[in-house]
Amino acid sequence: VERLRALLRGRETVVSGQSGVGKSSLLNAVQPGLGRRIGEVSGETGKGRHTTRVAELLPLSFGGWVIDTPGVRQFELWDVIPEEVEGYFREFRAFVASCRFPDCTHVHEAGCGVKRAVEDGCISRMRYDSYVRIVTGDD
Ligand SMILES: Nc1nc2c(ncn2[C@@H]2O[C@H](COP(=O)(O)OP(=O)(O)OP(=O)(O)O)[C@@H](O)[C@H]2O)c(=O)[nH]1
Ligand SMILES: [Mg+2]
Ligand SMILES: [Zn+2]
Repeated sequence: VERLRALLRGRETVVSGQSGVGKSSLLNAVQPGLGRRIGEVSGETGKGRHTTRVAELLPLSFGGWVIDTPGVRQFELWDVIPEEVEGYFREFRAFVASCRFPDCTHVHEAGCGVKRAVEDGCISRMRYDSYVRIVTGDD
């Protein structure tokens, strides 16, 4: 927090990042009394809730300004075809080579190295489920 304070001092800074990662919490820590509303961590997803609704310019008592911004919760892929999605799941790469079919989509095929890695606990099931949702277009 002290290092962050030093970085913010005397500057104008925009704080951005995914929703619920703790941007507003960090700013409250940097300047107690800033009073940014923070979300609760959901017991179900283990993630923070979408809390900050509008970007706000805030004066820092030690000099400088910060803009706390609402984080993004959902995004859509643009100009990406389903075959390219696995490339963004870096941890799949080591296992793709062991799929039986070279054009395996890792969704329904038998002998899939990625699905095996999920079963073995080498790939997070949450990440795999996200992959399937993106590739199949379900949200
Ligand atoms: N375990 C843990 N929880 C944290 C940490 N930082 C923030 N949190 C919690 O995460 C939740 C979300 O924090 P926020 O500060 O509201 O997140 P945000 O990035 O401002 O979210 P948006 O305003 O929706 O963009 C709060 O319940 C915080 O208490 C941290 O370092 N560790
Ligand atoms: Mg916030
Ligand atoms: Zn596969």
